Amino acid sequence: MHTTFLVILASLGFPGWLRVQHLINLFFMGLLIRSGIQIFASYPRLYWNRHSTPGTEWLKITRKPIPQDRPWITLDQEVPVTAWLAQPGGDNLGLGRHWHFFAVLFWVLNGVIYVILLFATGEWTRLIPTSWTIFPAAWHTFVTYITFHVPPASEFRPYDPLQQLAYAGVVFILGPFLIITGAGQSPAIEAQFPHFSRLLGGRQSARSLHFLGLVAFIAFIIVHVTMVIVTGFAHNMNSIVLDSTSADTEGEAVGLGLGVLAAICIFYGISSWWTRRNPRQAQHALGKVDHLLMMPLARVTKSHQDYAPKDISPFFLVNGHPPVSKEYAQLRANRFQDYELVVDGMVKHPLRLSLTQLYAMEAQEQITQHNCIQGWSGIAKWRGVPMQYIINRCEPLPEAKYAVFHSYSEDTTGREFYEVLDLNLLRHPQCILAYEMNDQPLPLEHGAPVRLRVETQLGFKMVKWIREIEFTDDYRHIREGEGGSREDNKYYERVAGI
Ligand SMILES: Nc1nc2c(c(=O)[nH]1)N[C@H]1C(S)=C(S)[C@@H](COP(=O)(O)O)O[C@H]1N2
Ligand SMILES: [Mo]
Repeated sequence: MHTTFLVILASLGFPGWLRVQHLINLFFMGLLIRSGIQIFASYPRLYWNRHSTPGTEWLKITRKPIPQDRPWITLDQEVPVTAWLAQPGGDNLGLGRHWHFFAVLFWVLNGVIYVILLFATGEWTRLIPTSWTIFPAAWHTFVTYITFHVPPASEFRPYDPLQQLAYAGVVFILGPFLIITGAGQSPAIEAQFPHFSRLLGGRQSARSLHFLGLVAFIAFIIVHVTMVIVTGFAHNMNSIVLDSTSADTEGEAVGLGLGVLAAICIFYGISSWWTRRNPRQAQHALGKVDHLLMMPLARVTKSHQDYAPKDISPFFLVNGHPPVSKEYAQLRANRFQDYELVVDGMVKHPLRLSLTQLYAMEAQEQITQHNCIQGWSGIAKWRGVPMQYIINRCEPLPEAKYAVFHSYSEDTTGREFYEVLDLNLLRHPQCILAYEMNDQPLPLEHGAPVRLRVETQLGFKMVKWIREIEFTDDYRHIREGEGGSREDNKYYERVAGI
């Protein structure tokens, strides 16, 4: 009874939806792999420990040396990649991320529809093994192939046992694994669910696992395509493309299949070229889709991080060069006794707060993980004033929706480094103006005398060397209008929970 059912199913071949979804999957998977390589290249080092300490990586795919004789920042470690491999190529972390999150939304959507249809149509019975005998059978098939034989046609129903295991593994294990390890690198998710993060061994181990998932997927694609070719290319393309077994349609199927593959490759090429020619347009267009992920995540997540003192990173990486201005040098020479944090803009009570006044306010301590957009992370203990207290004191006007954090330092274009934060993020429990790091006054390179900590966001939002906090109802009139130095210059996204 069961076997006749399978035979009938097999004789149904590949339904149209399955063939279309296979193609859609291929298209978005290609984008994910390409943009994934782009993202990886912004810090091509992988760790199993939580601290990203230079020298402790288990994999390093760069020859760039880490300078020993002068201060260096992690932005220097970004490696450009050819557009043959990466989307969009070059050193374009921001745009690569836009492509990655754009593709992931559609890839997951396609996957969900696929799984629903799989079960709704009974198609699952030939994908999901229902008996343990699949394992010895798959071994048998493996031995057959490895000794350069092809199993008899009767063993394909429509897949041979090894093939069925591999496909089921990719769909139900590798796919979810990539989603989980991807999510495990999001600062917002990590901050909201510290236990989930711990389960994966932390962000660095999630990043390493995500990379190994990529390697496994590429290995699968290589074997899969090789098998399609060696077990009868025209015949197989006929099934995959047209669901036909007639020799008459083989030519058409091969032509159509290769044509679509070529079109997809051309799309990758042209869209990469377009992205780099019109980065701002790409940032906006793809950003519309990314925002569907980023905004709700920012709204619902709060930081609940509470690492133990023993988790504190022995070495905390640095990004962004300290200020070079005379004004800052003078402040620093005088140990910031003349420093005044300016709080103004759309507020009822503009403030000027000296360090002594900040120290006198009720302080908060937190041991949290810092997540740089480039992929590294580090854990430190921070002490400072919750932004909520500053908000209570200055009382933003009802129309104020954002705060612009101005700094003493320069961004990569030589202008003031600034970042815009949504007010709701600043009211979060672990959002503080930090003036101490690991029980010491904030070191120069980490933002002396005051820097922002907003623990559901990526590191670039956490402005160091803060000069002024300006409340505003809009940010689009500021500089390039994207909501921060990194958004303006590097096409990062304004709300950065992933
Ligand atoms: N003023 C200023 N703040 C900045 C930056 C910068 O370049 N200038 N870099 C940001 C980035 S990208 C990161 S990852 C963190 C790094 O903080 P750290 O140097 O204390 O590790 O600072 C953020 N704040
Ligand atoms: Mo960063």
